[in-house]
Amino acid sequence: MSQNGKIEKWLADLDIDTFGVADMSLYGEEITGIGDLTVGELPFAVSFGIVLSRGILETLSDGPTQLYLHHYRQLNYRLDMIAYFLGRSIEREGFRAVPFAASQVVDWQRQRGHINHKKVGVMAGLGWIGRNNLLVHPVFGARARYNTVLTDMPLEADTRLEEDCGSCIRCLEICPAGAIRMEPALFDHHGCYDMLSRFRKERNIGHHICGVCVKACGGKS
Ligand code: B12
Repeated sequence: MSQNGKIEKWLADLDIDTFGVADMSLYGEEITGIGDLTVGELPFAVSFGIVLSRGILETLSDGPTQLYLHHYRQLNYRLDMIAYFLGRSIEREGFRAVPFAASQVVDWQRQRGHINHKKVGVMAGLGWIGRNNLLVHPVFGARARYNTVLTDMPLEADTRLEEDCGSCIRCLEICPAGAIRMEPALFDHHGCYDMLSRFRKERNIGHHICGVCVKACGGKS
């Protein structure tokens, strides 16, 4: 079996919904938390996603609920475990693997994690950055969460999808912060963040989450 075939089999056993491989020589941004390792030593990233429960998303109207909060935590935990198991399978074959966290913020000022899962997902051909500033998959839309494992296992990298949101403005019409614009690059990060901070306090959520633009973006399926 090819090395890509092994990754596919392991991830299928872990019940993921979508995955791809990125050539990290094209990443061009800082990755933190990997000590003295560099992307030269870990040249591939496996990007994988799992889809949110349609039932839970249907319960959302104008912002996060306690049930969505629980689901968010549940999927983060599952994504973290999938990264760990995939990393261990790679290590058993004699290669290196660094599994990341689904949703850990390590730099609060710049609002960054160790690695940008959306960017890696785009490079791995899983979708594009939509008007909602999220990774939009052609089938699942924004209704998926992602994680990444870096490795030196020699893999064949996927290529980017040349697609975009077209004329769809469902997220733009419904965003409670009015943060979404026609041009994805004009997404109002601070407007979004302020609304998430309000939800965090007023709805006793304790996390910066919302879910409204996730629900709105069901992809083209
Ligand atoms: C930090 C973070 C946030 C922060 C900041 C978001 C941001 N702009 O990056 C906050 C708390 C606001 C946030 C909100 C949400 N997030 Co979030 N978040 C992350 C996390 C942990 C790191 C993101 C990161 O490192 N980005 C790197 C930077 C460079 O990316 P960038 O957006 O292109 O860069 C801009 C910002 O940094 C901004 N900026 C600079 N300084 C500051 C300061 C402030 C205060 C703000 C707000 C922005 C900002 O300027 C940059 C250039 O435009 C990732 C997990 C991961 N490790 O990838 C999840 C992640 C991006 N989040 C996710 C989701 C789903 C959400 C929410 C929908 C919450 C929810 N679950 O309901 C909202 C949606 C916001 C939106 N529409 O964009 C998913 C996205 C899945 C997908 N399909 O795309 C991820 C990938 C988690 C996951 N495991 O799936 N998130």
